[in-house]
Amino acid sequence: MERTLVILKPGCLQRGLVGEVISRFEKRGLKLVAMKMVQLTDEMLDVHYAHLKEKPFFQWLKDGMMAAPVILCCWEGYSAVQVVRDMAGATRASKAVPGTIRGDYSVSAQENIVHTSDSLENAEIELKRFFVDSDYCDYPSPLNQYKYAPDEM
Ligand code: DAT
Ligand code: MG
Repeated sequence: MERTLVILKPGCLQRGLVGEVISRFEKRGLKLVAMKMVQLTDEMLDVHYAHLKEKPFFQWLKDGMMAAPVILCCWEGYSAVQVVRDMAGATRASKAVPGTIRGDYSVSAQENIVHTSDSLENAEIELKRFFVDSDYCDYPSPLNQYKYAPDEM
């Protein structure tokens, strides 16, 4: 099954939305396999947001991501990368559809509650960036037969 990275951004923590957002992924049926709270650094963000280096908002984005700790989560499930991405909604949260995380809790392009990996390839790269093997917890999933068809597990 796929694994994807979710970062609960500083605004999510400060606004007391951590439980709400985690609850959405749980209720969707995804499995939490790793989680930790960290203070991101400028160096970490230069790498994580390298694709935005030339953007005029780059420093604002990094400052926002360092304004408080973040919570890093790895969620596992069938088609988890796309499922989580769709749950997050559009980057520019003022355009995000209600029912998505961004569409329900934000209106900003920058302060948009969550980061989610945008492809399976990037999920693998991003998970390696923030987690080591020992961060992952291996535990049984007794409800899988109620969540998945045999070919989805
Ligand atoms: P996403 O987070 O949806 O994958 P992205 O990778 O293009 O989007 O951008 C990363 C973050 O950068 C995004 O979550 C918030 C910030 N950002 C993107 N576009 C922005 C803009 N036009 N103005 C301000 N911040 C922006
Ligand atoms: Mg992105």
